[in-house]
Amino acid sequence: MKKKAAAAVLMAAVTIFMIACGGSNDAGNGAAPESEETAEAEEESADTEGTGTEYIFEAEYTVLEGLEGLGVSGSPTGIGLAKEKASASNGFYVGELGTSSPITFVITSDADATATLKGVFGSNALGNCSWNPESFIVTVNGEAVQYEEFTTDNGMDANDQENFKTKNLGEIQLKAGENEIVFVAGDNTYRSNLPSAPSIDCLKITTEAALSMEEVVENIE
Ligand SMILES: [Ca+2]
Repeated sequence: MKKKAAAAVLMAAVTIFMIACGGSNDAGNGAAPESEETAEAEEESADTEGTGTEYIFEAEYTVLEGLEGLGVSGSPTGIGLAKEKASASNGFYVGELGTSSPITFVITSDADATATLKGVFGSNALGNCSWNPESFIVTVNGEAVQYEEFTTDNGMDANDQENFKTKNLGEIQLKAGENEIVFVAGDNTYRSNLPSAPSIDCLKITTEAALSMEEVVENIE
């Protein structure tokens, strides 16, 4: 009986971890090789990085009105998706994102150009998660970006669940005029069996073109 009870408790614990993205820091198999791969990938990306200016566009300044999030208790909507955090760029980020809260950056470019796209992402309340073009969809003008899988995690402090990190999503093509870069939850069950997305702090786009974004500063006022 005791063994069975212990097994049941263990199963329950495993289930809880599964809900929050599938694993604690030490549950992964081959965590070390994985981070080596990531380091290599980052180096490679750095080598192929284009020259130009790095522009930073804040996720909390995109149009949030009409979006429906995916909260732990209740679902935040609109500007309720913008959250304050001292460690975030500009002091805010957007989080608790689901399939009904695509974050859309409308970037105006003065020319057709190649650009390097980086995102600053956090775990929000999701624990440790892997993100790839299927579980977290990134599109540029409707075309899916085939980026290399990356992970988000809670970091050292369990209370600091945002733990923002910059992830290189690779090279993208921008056209002269308006470009739409969209981030939306894909095929995953990371939040209580519902598709979720990492929290988004900002984008960093490096290119020779001149870029701008109309900022909805009222979101955080
Ligand atoms: Ca931000």
